[in-house]
Amino acid sequence: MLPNPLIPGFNPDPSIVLADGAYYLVTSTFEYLPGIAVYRSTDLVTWAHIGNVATRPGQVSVDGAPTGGGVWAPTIRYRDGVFYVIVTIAMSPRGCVVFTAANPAGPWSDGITIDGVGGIDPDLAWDEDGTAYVTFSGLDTSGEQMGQHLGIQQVRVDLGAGKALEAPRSLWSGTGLKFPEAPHLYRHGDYWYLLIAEGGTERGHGVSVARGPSPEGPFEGHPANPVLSARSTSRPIQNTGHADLVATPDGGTALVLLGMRPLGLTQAFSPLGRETFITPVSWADGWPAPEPVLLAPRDAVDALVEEVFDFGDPAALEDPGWLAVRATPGSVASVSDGRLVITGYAGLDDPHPQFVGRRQRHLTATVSAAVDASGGAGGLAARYDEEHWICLEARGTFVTARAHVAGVAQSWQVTVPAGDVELRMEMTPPPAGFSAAAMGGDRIRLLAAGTLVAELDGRYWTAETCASFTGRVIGLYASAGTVSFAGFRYRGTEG
Ligand code: 6LW
Repeated sequence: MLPNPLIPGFNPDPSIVLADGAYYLVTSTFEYLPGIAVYRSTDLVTWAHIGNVATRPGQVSVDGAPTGGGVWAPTIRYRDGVFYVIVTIAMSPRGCVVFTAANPAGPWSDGITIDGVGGIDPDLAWDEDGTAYVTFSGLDTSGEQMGQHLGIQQVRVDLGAGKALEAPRSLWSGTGLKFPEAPHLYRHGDYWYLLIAEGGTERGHGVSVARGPSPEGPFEGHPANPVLSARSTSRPIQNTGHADLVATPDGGTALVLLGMRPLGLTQAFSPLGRETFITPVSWADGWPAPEPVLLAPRDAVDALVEEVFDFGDPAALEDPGWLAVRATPGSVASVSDGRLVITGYAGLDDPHPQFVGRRQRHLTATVSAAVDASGGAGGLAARYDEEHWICLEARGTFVTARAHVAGVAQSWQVTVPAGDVELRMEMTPPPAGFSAAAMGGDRIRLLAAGTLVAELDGRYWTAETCASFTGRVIGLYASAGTVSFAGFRYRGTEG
């Protein structure tokens, strides 16, 4: 049985390719850098984060992208020894960009914009003659037509010249649910299959499929579409959709797709945002039949993840799991003499915070850091965006816990001894039973030097409350002066 979540934490819009016996999977990163996480596996079970497509800011230009804009929904494909990632940089001048690499760990090319492809969620496919097709969701995300949706569209493209070879043609666009998107096009047996998402990326999300004789169609929809959805069920994995098909090592087929794990009695709040899941697919009468997406925690051996960065290694920030907001981690922080150093000039409510963090990937997690704030203010923060964050901020011998939710703020203060202070956040699922806490999100405890400073209901830092496409990212920051950190520790368990 394949584990679920497959790739936990902020990892939406997965796309996967099998090349020379290895699987490569990419996910969306929005306004964060590095952009487009690349994961590798040989068995679909054990995954390594091997790199990111956009390690240089100019590749994606998210500097001016609004929160939630930027890198949306990459597709990864492989042909003749070359890996391709096609992606929309939403609300950015880059538009629809194709990156190439010989090695998916990188380096990836600077990327070429494909003129004549609008919308979002581009897919790349080739027919038997080598003609390249880009199939995309015709949603306008800027300009006067913002919000207009033209359904699923397609163009033949010249990838070398970076241009569409025709005006967009309309393809099959699902059953009429909102937001037909995330198209992927494949040849399987006698047919070409057009897989799409519809219903919106929230609880109504689903996967629908059509088939036809050629990549251009005409496509006929499956009579029982959507073929996969968790809507109106109490399954622990909700919002399932935005899927990509892949051959499994045992000769079968599977879908990788996004989903959420909402907590609380009414399944209302998802701390980690949209994560990557997998589900088996059987074929009946020439149609793919996906199984419902089931929770399948990893066994006890893999259940505990412990990462310790003591910053003794000057290359500690080169680990591909570090993220920063509209900037690369290396431009925000540096490592020297066994410490991570950040100089701050703006708070966490700034669109360019001096923050480096990592995805929270477990519903039970403890994150801690040792900070010296004798020369400034900073500490440990968990953020969704500029409006939604919590932190433990050290300044001299004071530590202030702050909680910000869309313009509402609260703080608590304690004094601590001079020198390195341990700051810690502990996240656990809500209690069982019937109570306000049981209805809420995860419990978040904020501690400084072993003293409990605040205990919060994590519902305010979830994808639902923040209306966010991203996920919870936890890390280190400075808001004034220079602050240094002796270590950063992440401990998570699926138990
Ligand atoms: C993605 C699209 C979507 O491009 O969200 O709601 C976008 N639908 O498929 C960002 O993940």
